[in-house]
Amino acid sequence: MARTRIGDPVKRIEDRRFITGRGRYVDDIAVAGLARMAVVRSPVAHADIRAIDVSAAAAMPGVLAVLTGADYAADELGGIPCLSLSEDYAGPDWRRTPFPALVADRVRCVGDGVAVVVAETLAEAVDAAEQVDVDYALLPAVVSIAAAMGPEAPQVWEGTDRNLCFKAEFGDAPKTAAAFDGAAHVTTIDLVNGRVAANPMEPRGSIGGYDVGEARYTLTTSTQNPHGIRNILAQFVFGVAANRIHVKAGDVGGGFGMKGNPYPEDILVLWAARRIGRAVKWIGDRSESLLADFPGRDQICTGRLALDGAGGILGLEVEVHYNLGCRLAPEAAIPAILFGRMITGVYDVPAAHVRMRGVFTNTQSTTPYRGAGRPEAIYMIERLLDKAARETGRDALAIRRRNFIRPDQMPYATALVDTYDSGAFEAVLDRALDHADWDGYDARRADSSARGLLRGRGVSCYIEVASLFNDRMEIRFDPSGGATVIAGTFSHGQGHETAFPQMVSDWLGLPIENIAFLQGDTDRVAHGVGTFASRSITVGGSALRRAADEIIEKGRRIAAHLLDAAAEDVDFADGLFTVRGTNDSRSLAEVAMAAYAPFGLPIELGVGLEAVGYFAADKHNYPNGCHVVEVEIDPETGHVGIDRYIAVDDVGTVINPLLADGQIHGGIAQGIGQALVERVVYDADGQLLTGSFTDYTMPRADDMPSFRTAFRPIPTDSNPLGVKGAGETGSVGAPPAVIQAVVDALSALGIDEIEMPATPSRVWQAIQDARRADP
Ligand code: MCN
Repeated sequence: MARTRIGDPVKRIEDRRFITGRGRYVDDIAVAGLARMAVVRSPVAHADIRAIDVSAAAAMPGVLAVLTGADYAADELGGIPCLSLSEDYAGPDWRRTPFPALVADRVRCVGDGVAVVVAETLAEAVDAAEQVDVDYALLPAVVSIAAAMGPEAPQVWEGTDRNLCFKAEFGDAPKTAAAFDGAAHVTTIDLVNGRVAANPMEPRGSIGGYDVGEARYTLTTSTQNPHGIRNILAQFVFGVAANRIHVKAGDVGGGFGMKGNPYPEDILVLWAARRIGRAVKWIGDRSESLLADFPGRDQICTGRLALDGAGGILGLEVEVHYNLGCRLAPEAAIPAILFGRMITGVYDVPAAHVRMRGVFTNTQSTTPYRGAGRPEAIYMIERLLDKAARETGRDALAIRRRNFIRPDQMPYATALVDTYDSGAFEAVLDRALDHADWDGYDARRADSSARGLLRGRGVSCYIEVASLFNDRMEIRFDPSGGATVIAGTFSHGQGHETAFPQMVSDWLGLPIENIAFLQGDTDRVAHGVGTFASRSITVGGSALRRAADEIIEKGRRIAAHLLDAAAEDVDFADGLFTVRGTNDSRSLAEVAMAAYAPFGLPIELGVGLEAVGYFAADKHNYPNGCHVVEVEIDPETGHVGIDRYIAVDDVGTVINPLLADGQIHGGIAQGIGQALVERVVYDADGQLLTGSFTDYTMPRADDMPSFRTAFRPIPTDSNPLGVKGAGETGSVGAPPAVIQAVVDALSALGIDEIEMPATPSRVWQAIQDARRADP
């Protein structure tokens, strides 16, 4: 039986289940009498619904119900709210959008649900869905941000001007303008962060049930946030007390931000179940996921950097437009806000001003995707610095060193919103350069050149903001002396089933095998906030620490009674309560067993042994790091190969280096995906061109080098564990480093910019254009 410690590379406990095919995802769950649901989706991006004829569909074999947006409205169900915009920063004028689970009057993107068919089998539901006859009166559509903001653009929502949903700003405009007035050099850059799809391995899926006797809904869904979904469904959709809705999530095969909130299908399975009196299941296939999951990123931004004569930053001015899609998802505004907050990066920027705009288009609604605004912010500041270095004849590293916030400036209040508590950015850079053998680059470039390949290298120094909100964690012992961690957070790939028991094992001196883990069931977990914003180890872990401390205090009182000593004389260490100066001791397991004895303990000591810990991330933490990339480009094909990737990260105290490393690998892979291959593409009419994996390119194992990663931790004092988040860092650090390396390689041909994703065709075309311009 092993006791584990914080910092041990404990292998993932949950992997026993996953790699032996015993994971329990939504589609694995057997429910008696289950009916299947198919959603009838709009094939056009913008149209009025003149009429829907469901008679043919309703007459098809096996069909139990066909429901439309009119039925939905008649049943007076609410819709999905936008919770991320507030008057604090967007003012009172931001445009709210209704978000019913089925549209009754006007569709606003391809994929909008207009009806559902519920049938005995999936095949019958799908066949009947094809028979639902919808009469659409087409309207002109807008797809890109630029088109949506044109003076003559069709409006996605009536009453808007140039499709604007909200505007907000951070920073000091007059001070920034003054900084630019005194600049020796100004660098300007226009950047695009394309729309990307989260594509978790497990697509979304939901099973809804309704118990007439209990007047109670049960939803099993693939989510990152079971309690959040329950609360929204109760308050905004069904108008019932939250105790009338039971939400359960089993194993969840990835979410990446996309599964943070309810989707129309979660509502529809519950509503359909109530209507037909049977449980109803919907599982999205990959094409439906690409069409109907909320994608991420999708912004255009312009940045201007003012420098003094020595390369010191004087000011930064950024304007960004986010494509919100056709209606506001619950977290629609988060990427814009986090972008605005983090745009100054790891640099001492005396004056900054950011203008953020959210724009509607006839496309699927967007939502946070791993990093949520922070990758876009770091992409902007890092690319600006590289361009400024080139324009002013400076070295890309020297300009960074000149402008880093120094450790002795901590805590450092940025010119925007945040105060960084810790970080040694230059030391992290040096460590990364060392691991990357920066000085040996010339020989490697010569070698690439001899093989007909263009070599380039790039660096990105990133910082992000992690952790949000409060949470609660519970430790509950059972009468055998085993303990269960009951988590308000929700692991959907991060390995919490290992990390949290590992921590409790350390603090309470229990074998990790005796610690069970429970999450994701709103009837069994009293309250939870879910997992996003790299918050779980910070907020959940700190709450868990407090629960463990309370277990020790409660246990001490029980042990004192058992040992016939005063509680003040009982020490706790390594799982044992010992009367100071004696050999008299009781193990925590023995104390827990005694706590559940039917008689014997004074009732003032309670019955049982459990504790709840709470923590609020009143102060955020700021993971940071440096990523170094070298690429080789084949000029004949445009293929970009990543030859080496080095990441040195400061995630504060490392709880489990295996898990943290895995998180960083995954984030880097997604960052490389965005930089080189991934992009959601609509045509000008709003038709989705990347509706399957034939057209939406996912990065593959052979696109990745073997990453070299290292930690250079500086514990933060913003939480009792000293941890900083690790779940998103890779996706923040990767895109600028990769694109900078690509631009560096192509600079030999006079190319100084390439848009993400730097696909082979885009790179090849840039090379052809450059050769044509300068043969
Ligand atoms: N960790 C650690 N030491 C630290 C920080 C973290 O050992 N100092 C480890 C922890 O043990 C934990 C993991 O890293 O198991 C992630 O912890 P944390 O940084 O607190 O992030 P969260 O658990 O809150 O996860 C959220 C984050 C986000 S926001 C996205 S998006 C994301 C991500 O995690 N989505 C993921 N990682 C993902 N990984 C998988 N497999 N699937 C997703 O959908």
